[in-house]
Amino acid sequence: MSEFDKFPAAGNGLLDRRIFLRGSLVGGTSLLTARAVATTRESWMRSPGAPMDEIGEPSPHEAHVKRTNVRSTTGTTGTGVSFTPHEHLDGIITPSRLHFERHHSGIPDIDPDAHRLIIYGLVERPLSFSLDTLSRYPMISRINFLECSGNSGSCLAPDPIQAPLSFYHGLVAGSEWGGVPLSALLDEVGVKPEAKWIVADGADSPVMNRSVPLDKAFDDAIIALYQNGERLRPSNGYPMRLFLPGWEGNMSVKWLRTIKVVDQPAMSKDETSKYSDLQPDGSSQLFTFPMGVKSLIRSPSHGMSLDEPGVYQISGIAWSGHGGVRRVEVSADGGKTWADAALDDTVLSKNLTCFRSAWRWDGSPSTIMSRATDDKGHVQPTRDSIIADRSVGNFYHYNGIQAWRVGKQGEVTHVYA
Ligand SMILES: Nc1nc2c(c(=O)[nH]1)N[C@H]1C(S)=C(S)[C@@H](COP(=O)(O)O)O[C@H]1N2
Ligand SMILES: [Mo]
Repeated sequence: MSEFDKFPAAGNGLLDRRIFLRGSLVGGTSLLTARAVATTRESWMRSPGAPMDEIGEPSPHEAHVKRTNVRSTTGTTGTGVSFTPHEHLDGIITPSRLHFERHHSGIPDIDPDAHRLIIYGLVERPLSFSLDTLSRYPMISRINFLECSGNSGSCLAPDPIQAPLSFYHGLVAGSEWGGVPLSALLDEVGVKPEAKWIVADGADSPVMNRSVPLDKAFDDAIIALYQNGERLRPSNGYPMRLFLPGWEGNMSVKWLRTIKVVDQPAMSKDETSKYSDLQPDGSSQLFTFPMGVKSLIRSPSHGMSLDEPGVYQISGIAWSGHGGVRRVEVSADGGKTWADAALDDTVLSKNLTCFRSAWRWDGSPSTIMSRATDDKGHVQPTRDSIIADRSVGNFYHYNGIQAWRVGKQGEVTHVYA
């Protein structure tokens, strides 16, 4: 009996999460050749290295780590998505250069000195803010995920898509967002008592807009100027965007230009015919703002392979638009039995949380899955229960449990379980 097998936690080889406290899982490569390695100099040790640079670039050996599906809808120039390559990532922060993109009509080329944010409508004093004046307000930063409500919707397709996971789960990412709390600006303009909503407009050519309840605007909304410590990138809303922690990505209006304070929602295209959930009777839910609790095993996942039977780390991310992640369970027997995964230390509200489990794979075909529970008690649903709740064709807000099949040769494919 090996050391690992003293820690069973669930069926088909799933081990107790405490195993992570005991250090190494597989022990690395044999050190029989350690002396030889220590006395040889690798080629890159025989001459001085490259000089420093003004802007850092990833290693050329990591060139395969890039956004996927980087293309526009046929017949348009900038309408479409690019996906974050989660199958290559670990951790809760997504590098800005790999943050997914979703544009309805391309990226406007905005002159930051000419750009203004105007707040008007049911207010005492309509005001116009330049980037400079905004920067004089007390700023905050917060680490939150951003997820498009169309993310993962293609998991409702009749057959599981056989492609890397970013092709169906790539519209979520985590960043540190820095900027001015919207509440400070609303206090400055003086919101009138009859006001209940704001309508935010972008400075892109379709003037994409969304209505946001005033409570959320006062609660944790920010006018984001920074992402991961640097100014927003053009594709993520430069020079400023609305950012609404935990709520569907579409509402975080990029290239933010105006905020109108109003007494009722605008009922614009993107909050009625799009991004709303059709029910089995054909009627539509009125608004689904917070993104549901969800988790995803990033490794192993489609396209990877396990070399040989042995102990492996199952790792992934979990998040909830309602708050923090309380628990992630992992199953290695297709959902018959479950064991708690270990959560990394950084569990933040409305943010990605990393989970990890140790699994002894015995070489037989196995189905692995993860299930998250948030701190408000929401449990990630199964694909079947989502299908039962929705009308055919609805694909927004999909947060079903994702399953991967590890085959006899160790090859990993996408399955519905
Ligand atoms: N002005 C404007 N804001 C927008 C969009 C847009 O096309 N125009 N796309 C929305 C959608 S659908 C999503 S999911 C997020 C994507 O943000 P990102 O491109 O920074 O990932 O921005 C939202 N804000
Ligand atoms: Mo979106």
